[in-house]
Amino acid sequence: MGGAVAKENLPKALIPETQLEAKIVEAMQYRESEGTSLKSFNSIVLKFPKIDSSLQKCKATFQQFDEDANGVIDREELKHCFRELGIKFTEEEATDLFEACDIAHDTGMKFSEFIVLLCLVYLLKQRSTDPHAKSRTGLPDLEATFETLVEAFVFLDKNRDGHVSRKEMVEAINEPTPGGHSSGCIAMKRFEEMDWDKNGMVNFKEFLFAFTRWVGLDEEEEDEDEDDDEGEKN
Ligand SMILES: [Ca+2]
Ligand SMILES: [Ca+2]
Ligand SMILES: [Ca+2]
Repeated sequence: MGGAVAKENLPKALIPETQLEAKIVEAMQYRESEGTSLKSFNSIVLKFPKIDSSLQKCKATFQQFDEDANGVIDREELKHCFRELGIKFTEEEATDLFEACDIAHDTGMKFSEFIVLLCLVYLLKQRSTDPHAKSRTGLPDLEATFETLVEAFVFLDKNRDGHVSRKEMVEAINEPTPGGHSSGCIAMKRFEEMDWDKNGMVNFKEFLFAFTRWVGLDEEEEDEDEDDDEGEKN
């Protein structure tokens, strides 16, 4: 062997399937070059409840863009949503994003899928050199949460190649914890849950979907009116 083009030497998992995926990996690598302030996996886990409540608040936004109130956002509604939020994507990019996040294919986007999409938009827009693109998604409140999710991924992806490998996952979770018991098994389980297409690597999209499942974003309805008031914001 030898002498092959670099790309052919890459594990299959690392060859992005779509242009969009390539862009996401590129944007993630760019972001990873800036590092993360997270110090341990535990510090990520501790942020889960806060992330969860912030995302739940986004439900109103979702309902606002679900114009026909059928519980999913279709392509046309997404277009309006992007326009409203000032998210500038070409028709093609918007279609790619929609297809990447519409897991059930063509039924439209559920709430969790919508969140994943917005977070991907957030990541992609970070590369924007446009100084006016300050608020990248038009949802400034959510950006801190998206940033935390990006940081969590950066923390896990030790070698900064835009993918979390099994080894990286185990390493991250196995870092010493006060209790001292090995969490290797948990790490493996988590990894299996995240690696949806079972290609041995977790990309940012898979990570986000796993996250929305962990915090139970789609387990809605039931106690909807428990909407505990937090008084005034600010
Ligand atoms: Ca709809
Ligand atoms: Ca990696
Ligand atoms: Ca995978």
